[in-house]
Amino acid sequence: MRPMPRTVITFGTFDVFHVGHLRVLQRAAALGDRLVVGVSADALNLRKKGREPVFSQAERLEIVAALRMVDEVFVEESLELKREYIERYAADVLVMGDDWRGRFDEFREICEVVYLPRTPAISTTALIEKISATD
Ligand code: C2G
Repeated sequence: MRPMPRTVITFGTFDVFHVGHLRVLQRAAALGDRLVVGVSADALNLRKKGREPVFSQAERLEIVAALRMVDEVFVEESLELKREYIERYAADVLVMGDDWRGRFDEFREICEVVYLPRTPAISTTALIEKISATD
């Protein structure tokens, strides 16, 4: 019998897409056979970070969906729906950056939970500041 494909799920805003985003998705994809990505809704972003993302939800979804290592994308409407999303996509592994370490340990009941180290010295906020400071 052929082994079941291993589904990995991860979440993020992926605004002003940069190499830190690329690397976490590459490393997440390497943990399984199929990568599903929840891209946070504009409304969720506003609630979470207190500002509108630079790129709209439709643009952020389009960028993430076009990546070679991504098999499926969906809109993450709420941080509270992780369990539903893990079950809906039958995920075997939940991957998050280690800025979220410990926050999702409750899902170890239903899947593996892996926190990956962030790429140092790059963030959407720092990029926005750098671009704003340029004449
Ligand atoms: N990331 C990274 N290295 C960076 C910046 C980001 O590895 N230098 C990772 C984050 O750890 C995360 C992913 O890239 O796993 C997406 O980052 P954000 O867009 O900042 O995601 P966030 O706003 O934290 O949304 O349900 C959870 C949220 O939707 C996560």
